[in-house]
Order: sequence, then C-alpha cells, then structure tokens
Amino acid sequence: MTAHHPPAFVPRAWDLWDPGRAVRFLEPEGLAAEAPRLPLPCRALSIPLAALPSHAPVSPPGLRGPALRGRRSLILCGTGPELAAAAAHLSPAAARALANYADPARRLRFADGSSWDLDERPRVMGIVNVTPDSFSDGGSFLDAAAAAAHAGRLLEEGADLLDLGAESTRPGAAPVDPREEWARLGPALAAIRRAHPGARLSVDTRRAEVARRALDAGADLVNDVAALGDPGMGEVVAAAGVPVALMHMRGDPATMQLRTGYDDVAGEVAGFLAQRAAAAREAGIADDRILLDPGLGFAKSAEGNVALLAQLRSLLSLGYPLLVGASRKRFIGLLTGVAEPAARVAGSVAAAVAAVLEGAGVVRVHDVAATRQALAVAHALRAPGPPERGASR
Ligand code: HH2
Repeated sequence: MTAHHPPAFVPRAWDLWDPGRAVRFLEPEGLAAEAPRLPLPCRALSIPLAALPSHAPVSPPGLRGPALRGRRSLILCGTGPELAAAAAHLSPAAARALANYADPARRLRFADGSSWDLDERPRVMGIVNVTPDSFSDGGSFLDAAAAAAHAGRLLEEGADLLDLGAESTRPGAAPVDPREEWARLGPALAAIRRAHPGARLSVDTRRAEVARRALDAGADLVNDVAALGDPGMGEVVAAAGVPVALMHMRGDPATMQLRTGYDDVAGEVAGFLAQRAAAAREAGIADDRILLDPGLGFAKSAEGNVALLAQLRSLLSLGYPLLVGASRKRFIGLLTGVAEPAARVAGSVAAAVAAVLEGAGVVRVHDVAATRQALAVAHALRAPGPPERGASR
C-alpha cells in the first residue's frame, strides 16, 4: 500500500503514526472516551467504512465478537506496514475500503482519453450560472454573450473546467422545466464553445434530456446534483463516455432544507454515495469516470456542512475522487457573519483549502484566481517536494 510513494519520504497521514505502536482497533463509540488519551493524530485515523453493508463481518485479530459485529466504522492506529498486515484479517470489503483510504483514487478520465491526475494538483471548476435566480450571481450572465465573457475571465484566471448551470438549486428553488433549462443553456454553451474551443465544459443538470443535448453540443462532463435520479441519466452519460459527478442531496432543492437532521452525517452521505456509484457502474459508467460530492448546502445544516468538510477524508474509503462545492454558500456566511454572497471570497477560499487538505481532488468555485492561488500553497503542503519551476499544467 505504500507502493505509490516516491523514494523520498512523503509525510502523509498514513506515515505520521508512531512506528513502535501496535495496531489498535476501536469501535466508534469508544472514540470519544479513548481519543483524548491516544498519543496519535487519531483524527486522521477515523475511517468510517461506509462502503460496507452494516452486517459485513469485521474481525480484526484480538478484537472479535459482539463489540465489532455490525459496526460500519472502525479506528485503526498503526504504521503503514502494520495496517497493511492488518488488512489481511479484515473482510474483503473492509480491506478494500482501507486500501482506498490509504491510497486514494486520483484519476478522472475524459471521453477523449485524456485524464486528470489529481495528485499532480487539485483541479478548479469555475461556475457559470446562466440563471435569473442563482443565490450568488443570478441574472449576471443570463445572455449568451455575457456568459461567454464570464467564461473567458474564469479561464484566464486558471479554471480547469467550466460548470454551466441553467437551473438554480439554491434552497427553496422551484424546479425549472427542462425545455426552459435548455433554452437558457444551449445558446450559452454554443457561445462558450465557439469562443473557447479547447476549454473543458461541464453541464450542471439533473435532467437526462438536458445532459444529452449538452453532450451533443460538446460538454465534457455531467455534474448531476441528483446523482442519476432521472432514470435516463446513467445511460446518457455511459453512452457519451464522459465523467459524471454524483452529489448527495435529500429530496429536491425546493424541500431539502426541511431534511437536515442526521445521526452521522458523514456515514449517511457516504452510504448514499456508495449506492449511487454502484448504480453508475451498473449503468455502464467506468470507475475512472466517477466523481463523488458530499453536496455541501444540500439538505445540510451549517453544522452538517462543517462536519462533512472536517470528515471529508473518510469518503476516500469509497474509492473515487472527491469534488467539493462550498463557494459563497450560506454556511460560509453564517461562520463569517458576511451576508453578501459575493463578499464571502476569503471564507470560500478557506473552505476550498480545507477540502483539498482533507482529500478533495476538485473544487467548484466562483472565485477562480483566489482559489488557485490558495490551492497552490495547500497542495505544496500535501505533496512531495516543491512544484517544478515553470510547471504550467
Ligand atoms: N452547488 C450548487 C450547484 N451545483 N454541483 C455540485 N456537484 N456540488 C455543489 O456543491 C453544487 C453543485 C449551488 O451553487 P450555485 O451554482 O452557485 O448556485 P445556484 O444553485 O443558486 O445556481
């Protein structure tokens, strides 16, 4: 499991552990009592194995029986080699989740065969909302020429991909008829394609029909906040061979903020995403074309969003790269006391940095230049060695 480490020592969470310590297994309820006494950075060691069905047998050596039976989570402490050895004693599903966590998925492949290596650096998705009512920039880029000009600015600032959305999914927003959605999106997509033929474009839609039209018009990725909720969506994505972002939400934007209560927000989100990723695979979408997103602000309280960001790393156990969209959202406003969404840039950048340090490979943002600058620093903290001089990717 350490095979991907370059020869120089790379201090990942995996390697920070006390070399002399035996592997420890604690059930999750034990964490609150035990964690403060553990001399290890146990925050990094909490691995909700949410990919597991709740009956999966987990039987690490020395701790068997009722204490662990039926648990979806365990805490492992040990050196890399100790944990690799321990994985041999776990059920195959648990061992896979542990391996995914230790050696996260890092590649996202596009239909033309090109790909992103997210270890090389995190990627930035710039937001282009072609809507009259988005919470932060509604109405600003509604006509195609304004959308194309905005797209050009974001590309200049360093966006790796532009995410075009024509339906606001802010809390309480009413659904938009797919014909109206495409009437907004189509002209903007065409104008952006014309002005920036080489740009990677994504379409932010819940409707298979809108996705199909956008893919025909040259979109490179489908960003589906309903995670294949529209029955035709999986087939459309699979047929085009494009990557898809699957996001967690409960219900729909109109009602989701009535459903923000969770016993274990990260565990529930992970369980949902594991199930949607399985549905995507069943529809014929390849593993390296799937991105998972915890859906900050979608059926979440401010506390839920913060908990998800803090525990984001645990979602890596699912085996897919992570996308996070915190930009200018209400919980940033609540944390900072800044009411105006467009003025939440610094808080949003902090959230993007936190997401990347906790394992996100892609962030969805309004403020591309500020985010790229901050992520260059954040990435240096998590990556081996300084960036190559003159590196331009
Ligand atoms: N957030 C929004 C829209 N789409 N897609 C993904 N994958 N993840 C997100 O967090 C996400 C998303 C909401 O933000 P925005 O587009 O700025 O606002 P609105 O929905 O009001 O258009």
